Amino acid sequence: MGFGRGFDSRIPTQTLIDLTNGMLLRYDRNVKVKLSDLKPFASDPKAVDEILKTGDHVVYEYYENVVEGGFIYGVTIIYPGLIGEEYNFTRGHYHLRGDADEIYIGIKGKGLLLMQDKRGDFYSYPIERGYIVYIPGEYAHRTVNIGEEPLIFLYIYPANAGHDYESIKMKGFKKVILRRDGKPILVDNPRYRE
Ligand code: PAN
Ligand code: ZN
Repeated sequence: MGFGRGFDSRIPTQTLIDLTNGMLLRYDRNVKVKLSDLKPFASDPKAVDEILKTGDHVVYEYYENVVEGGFIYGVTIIYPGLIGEEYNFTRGHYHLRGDADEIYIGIKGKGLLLMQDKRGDFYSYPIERGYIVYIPGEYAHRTVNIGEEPLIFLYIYPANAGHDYESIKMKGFKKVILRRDGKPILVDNPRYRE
C-alpha cells in the first residue's frame, strides 16, 4: 500500500507531511473552527460579537487520521490574529479518559500551550518548531498563536480518549494570553470559575 490510500488499522501505513504548510498528503477528516464557535470560550465575548458584525472566519483547523483501537494523529493550524486583546486560541478540552495522554510537536510558528488540571495546577509551555510537549491525560490543553504566521503542530493521542469541551465552556482556563504593548502577556482570566 502506498500514499493516498485508505488506512486499515491493522496493517502498517505511511503518509507525508509538508513541513512548510502542515498539509498531510492523506487524512480522514478536516475540522474548521470559526470565530462564532469560539464565542463561549473567549475571555471577551463582546469582542467576538463586534468582529462578527463584519463576518465570520476560520480561526483554526485540523487535519487528522483516525486509527480505531490505536491513535488519532494530525496537524493543527491556528491562523494569526486577535479576538479583542486575546490571541487566537483553540477551544481547549479535557480528555474524558484521564489515562489518555497526548504529545504535541511544534512544526512552524510561535505559540504557547496552556495546561491545567481539575485541582487548578497550571502550566504554560512554548510550542514552536522542534518543541515536544507531553500532556498527561488529566490536563486540559489549549494552544495559543502568539506569532504573526500560522502556528502549526502535530499531535498524537489514543483514539478512545474522548473530549470534554463543556468543562472549559463553563469554567474557562485559569489564565489567558493577551496582547499588551505589542507583546503577549499571561493574565488571570476574568471569567474563570474555580
Ligand atoms: C488536538 C486538538 C486541536 C484543536 O487535536 O483537538 O488542536 O483543539 P480543540 O479540540 O481544543 O478545539 C487535541 O488536543 N486532541 O485531543
Ligand atoms: Zn487533546
